[in-house]
Amino acid sequence: MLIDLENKKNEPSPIKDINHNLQLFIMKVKNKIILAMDIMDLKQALEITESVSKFIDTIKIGYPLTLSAGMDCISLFKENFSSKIIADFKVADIPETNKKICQATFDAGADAIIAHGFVGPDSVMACLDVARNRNKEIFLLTEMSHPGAEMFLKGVSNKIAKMGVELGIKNYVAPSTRPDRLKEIRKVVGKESFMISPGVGTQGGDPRKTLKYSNALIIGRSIYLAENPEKSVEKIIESIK
Ligand code: NUP
Repeated sequence: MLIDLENKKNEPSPIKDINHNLQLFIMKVKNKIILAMDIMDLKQALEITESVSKFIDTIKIGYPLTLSAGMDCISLFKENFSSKIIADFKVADIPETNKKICQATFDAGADAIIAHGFVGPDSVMACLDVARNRNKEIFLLTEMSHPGAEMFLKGVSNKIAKMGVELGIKNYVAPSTRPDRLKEIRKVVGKESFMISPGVGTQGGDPRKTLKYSNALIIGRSIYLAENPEKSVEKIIESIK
């Protein structure tokens, strides 16, 4: 038989497996800046991170770096810079595959993983279960920061955030490029939740306005493409004081 019906019974039900009491840790982010390290050359990525490392204790690593340098770069950055690592894999698959992606990512040393919410509660729960079992965190991606997100995601992101709250999720990603949406999403997730925002700088988001609603900024190109990344970080820190 090609389809294993027995196994299907064991797939988590989106409703009954919701754990309202789930408490995941809330991250502390030095200077409220998460470095998005998307440089694809490992040596250069390490050099630039080193140059700003005194200001940064949380690094977001995603597909650009892991696909070019390998998953080992997660522990390499974690150890070299004594940093927390958020793996930006925007996990968006069926529950079983989400579970495997999270297992492999946490095995590689990541402290947190970003998962898409639009796939629904069972898929998100699969990530949450793996994270909970290992004392790791998941960040639920509600609405993306790029213009194209207006077409589909913007219309459902409040619902995604609400689902996250019902699942007991404490960490969220929401776009710095749309402060009005940040305000709305903050209302849905409540003031106790931890919200981080990409889209600052190069994509047009303003650090100060973003921090009215978000707890930390995710910043990539405005730092790593700057002529002097260290100065660039210092400037951003100054601007949000
Ligand atoms: O909605 C999102 N927008 C976004 O830019 C969700 C993300 N995870 N990101 C990521 O944040 C993006 O993939 C990149 O790693 C970082 C923003 O980088 P930059 O625009 O500051 O260079």
